[in-house]
Amino acid sequence: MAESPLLRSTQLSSAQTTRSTCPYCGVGCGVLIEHDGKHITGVRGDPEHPANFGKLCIKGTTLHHTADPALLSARAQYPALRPTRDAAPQRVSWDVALDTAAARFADIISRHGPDAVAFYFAGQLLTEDYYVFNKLAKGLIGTNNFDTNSRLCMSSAVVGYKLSFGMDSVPCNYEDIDHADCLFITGANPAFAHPILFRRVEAARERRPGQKIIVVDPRRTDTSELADLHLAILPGTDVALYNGMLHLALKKGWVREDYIAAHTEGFDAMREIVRDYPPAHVAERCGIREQDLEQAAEWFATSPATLSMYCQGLNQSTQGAHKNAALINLHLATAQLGRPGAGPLSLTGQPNAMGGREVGGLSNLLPGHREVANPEHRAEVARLWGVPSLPATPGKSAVELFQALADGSVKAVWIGCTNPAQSMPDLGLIDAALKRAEFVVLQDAYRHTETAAYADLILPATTWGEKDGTVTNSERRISRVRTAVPPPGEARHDWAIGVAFAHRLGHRLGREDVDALFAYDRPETIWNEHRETTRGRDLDITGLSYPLLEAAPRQWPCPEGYSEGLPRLYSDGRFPTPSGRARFVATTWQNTAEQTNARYPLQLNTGRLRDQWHGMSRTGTVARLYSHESEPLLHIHPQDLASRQLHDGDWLQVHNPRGKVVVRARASTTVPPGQVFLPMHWGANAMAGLGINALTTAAFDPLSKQPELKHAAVQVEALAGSTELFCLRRAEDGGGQALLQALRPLLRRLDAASLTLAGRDQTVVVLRARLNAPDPALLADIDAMLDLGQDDEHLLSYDDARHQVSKRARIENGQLTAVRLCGEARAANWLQALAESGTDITPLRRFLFAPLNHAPAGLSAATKVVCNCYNVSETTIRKAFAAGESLTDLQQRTGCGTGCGSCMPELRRLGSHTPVEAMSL
Ligand SMILES: Nc1nc2c(c(=O)[nH]1)N[C@H]1C(S)=C(S)[C@@H](COP(=O)(O)OP(=O)(O)OC[C@H]3O[C@@H](n4cnc5c(=O)[nH]c(N)nc54)[C@H](O)[C@@H]3O)O[C@H]1N2
Ligand SMILES: Nc1nc2c(c(=O)[nH]1)N[C@H]1C(S)=C(S)[C@@H](COP(=O)(O)OP(=O)(O)OC[C@H]3O[C@@H](n4cnc5c(=O)[nH]c(N)nc54)[C@H](O)[C@@H]3O)O[C@H]1N2
Ligand code: SF4
Ligand SMILES: [Mo]
Repeated sequence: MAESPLLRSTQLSSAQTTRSTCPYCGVGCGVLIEHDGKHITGVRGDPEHPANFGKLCIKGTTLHHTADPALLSARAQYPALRPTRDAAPQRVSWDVALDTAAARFADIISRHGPDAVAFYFAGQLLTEDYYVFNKLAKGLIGTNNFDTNSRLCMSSAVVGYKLSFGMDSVPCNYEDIDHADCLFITGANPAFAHPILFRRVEAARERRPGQKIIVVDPRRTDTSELADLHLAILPGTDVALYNGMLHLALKKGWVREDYIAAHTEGFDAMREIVRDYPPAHVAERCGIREQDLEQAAEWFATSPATLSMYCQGLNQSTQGAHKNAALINLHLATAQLGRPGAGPLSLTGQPNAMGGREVGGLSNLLPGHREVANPEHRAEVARLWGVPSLPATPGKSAVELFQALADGSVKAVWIGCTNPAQSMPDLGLIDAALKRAEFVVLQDAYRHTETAAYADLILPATTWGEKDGTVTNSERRISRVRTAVPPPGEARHDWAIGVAFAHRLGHRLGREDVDALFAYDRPETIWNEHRETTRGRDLDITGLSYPLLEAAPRQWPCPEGYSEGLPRLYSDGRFPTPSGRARFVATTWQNTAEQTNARYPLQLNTGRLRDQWHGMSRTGTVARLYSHESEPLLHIHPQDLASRQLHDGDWLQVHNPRGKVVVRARASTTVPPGQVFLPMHWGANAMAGLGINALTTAAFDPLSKQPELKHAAVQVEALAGSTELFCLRRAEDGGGQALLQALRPLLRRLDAASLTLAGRDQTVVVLRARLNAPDPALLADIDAMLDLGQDDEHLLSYDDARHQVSKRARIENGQLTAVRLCGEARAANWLQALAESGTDITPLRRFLFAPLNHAPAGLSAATKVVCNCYNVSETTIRKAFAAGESLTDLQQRTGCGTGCGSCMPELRRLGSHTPVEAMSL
């Protein structure tokens, strides 16, 4: 078997190993960081960590590549201040940076009151970081304007649990996957988004062939490929589906009246409601077959143990909280909880969204699962913190906060560890808000995020590999994050930035208690205070300590006197509500905020790709992570393309009254006709325009205030202008980031463009665009940037003025190092493959400018890479299957699927059938 270069580099033995946790998703895998004390050289799964037992997905496996010293230019290393909005940020000392921030905040607070400032943080901070900034806002400044991107992510799940169970606690754990007889995966694509849990699902399925898997998702996904039953419901119809399943369970006698009577309240009202959800109506409403609805209800209700796993398909909805509660209603009515293998397991998105919930990291929450609206809770926290009182005015949630910046009622915002100018809905609103704001601070580990373009002050933060603290994963398990290497430049830990700022601001506000309030010298002192806030609460961790967590990650609750947490909640049928009973929530189906109509006839859905993380500030530094889906593509059904006289690969514009996105088409039957899908990852750094969230709606759930990022109405049309532009330049060792950054300003000058990295051995920066007409000034600038401007012996050029075609290429030492094709770009894919491979192109010179969309014999075009560990392309895999090779033989021969396993679902799919997926792009 071939050796994976990716795995090889992780096996280089380094002098030291540091145990830590993966900074990506909420599975919370343990990692072993290999390093020499200065640089990270490798990463391996921690065999002892109970979340992953040594496994890592492709994002985890490539973590050390993101920490490559060659990528340091992408990191924020020094504080930088913009003298005026239009000026470039200039390096300043930490003293100047923090003094400026304290002066601006103090001034605005003294003129307009504490609610004129706001903080917007993220579920990717460590618990200790979160704790400090939350206390700074609510305890020191006295504003509840502290919200986080968990508002876009988990807040519907939080409200769902609180409505149903009385507290925001995830009752299940990962072991339940091994015990479940029926897995109900809804509104989630763990094959991409929680891969190590999906490996566990696959393993459970192998071991227990009788286990039933139901997947509810409007799209066909790699997750649904494993299902016994895929309910491709119409977007936003979940509540109708779950109520319909409850109707059937009642009718067929599958509900557990004994459990309902002993442990719940409110069922009678729900019984009334679900009368209106007969199967025929529900099947029609959801766009599924009645027999499939019945099958799902039967498996869910009658299996010995049913576990549901769910994520943004439920949460990101204007009835997200009720989608969660309607699903929990089903668990309660059928007594599918409190036992091994049974219960509602919400999948947490970010690595520490759970920790954020624990410390009260939303504008309506306080530490220890307490509420701002509850006067007793406010008094308890004020006492714990040693302040006279806490503010009672509700704080602004994410969307409200940016609306308030846009209307001028909030004047300064401190943003940390999140990139709202890429990830918030309705980016037109966010653009206006950040432009109007008087003072914007951004605290990020990377320099050039979309939000950085708006920041007056940029503060460099440490990140994975450098940080020290704790995170909590989806199964309530707290793990340590540890420092392996020193921070780059002058980057500081997030908590330390908060403490330093608090001292300076407190003194300016005349707060003598500030030194005592923020007397933290290391993460452990912060964590110990956080621990105290949990005493007697449902998440009590008073039995835990840093030394215990050093020994092994542990679950909460774990009160004093215990050293192991409780693996499963509510086994005794008692719930943390006033009556001790779980509540049936009266959920009725409501349509999405925005519906299609004649002008905007397509339903836009958005979500994740396998190898990219959010706005790509980290994953986007590694060229190979673009090889699975290399540019922003609209996944659209072939019928919807055909009816518009469009084809796979065509440029098109997707628009609605909020905004416009220009991308190429990917013909795909994974979406049904009438629906389209855009990956969420592309922002203004990687494409022309504001990014895909220019189209999404800020409409939010009235209970959870979570915006409906999964549903918008759009129209798709051909793009005017017919001049293709394709450019690439090979980056010298590690120079990809700098080149990418140098080319970004071009995106502002183009209406239709994407900018990405490619390649494995050689990094190549690729710009694809479509112009209305050839623009000589633009081409001259591009040529200069790509090193194609100088007419020397390395330059090859071709001009056909009559057909408005012009082409340039640069060849050095027989290798293709830069290309610019304007007017005709059919050879783009194989030229890119040539540049990536470093092949000697001397014999091919005469083909370079030929309008050939097929590579000359013996060469292949750049294609999608399915297995990233072993670099096995879709073309290789399809050819092998077409020639009758078995999956096992293919794996033996190429290694594909034997590394991290993230591509196994796709390999199985390619092996079993060949859907109408675009191969030509
Ligand atoms: N590779 C990768 N993994 C990640 C992340 C990443 O950026 N990249 N981000 C992490 C984070 S923060 C999060 S929150 C999670 C998100 O994890 P997931 O929620 O699993 O991922 P998404 O792709 O956002 O959405 C899941 C599915 O919801 C479906 N859906 C859309 N509308 C509906 C609906 O009305 N009903 C139902 N039932 N389904 C619907 C979509 O088609 C999509 O397949 O992923 C985490 N893991
Ligand atoms: N259309 C659409 N939009 C979506 C979603 C969707 O499904 N569809 N999903 C939403 C969801 S669920 C989420 S969670 C959000 C995610 O959206 P964001 O929170 O914007 O996601 P990231 O790009 O991960 O932003 C994290 C930022 O923190 C920086 N960073 C990394 N480590 C550190 C650190 O240790 N300290 C500091 N200070 N900074 C650090 C990174 O460089 C990056 O800029 O996107 C939301 N937006
Ligand atoms: S599943 Fe992948 S991204 Fe998520 S924590 Fe594990 S290794 Fe990291
Ligand atoms: Mo998320």
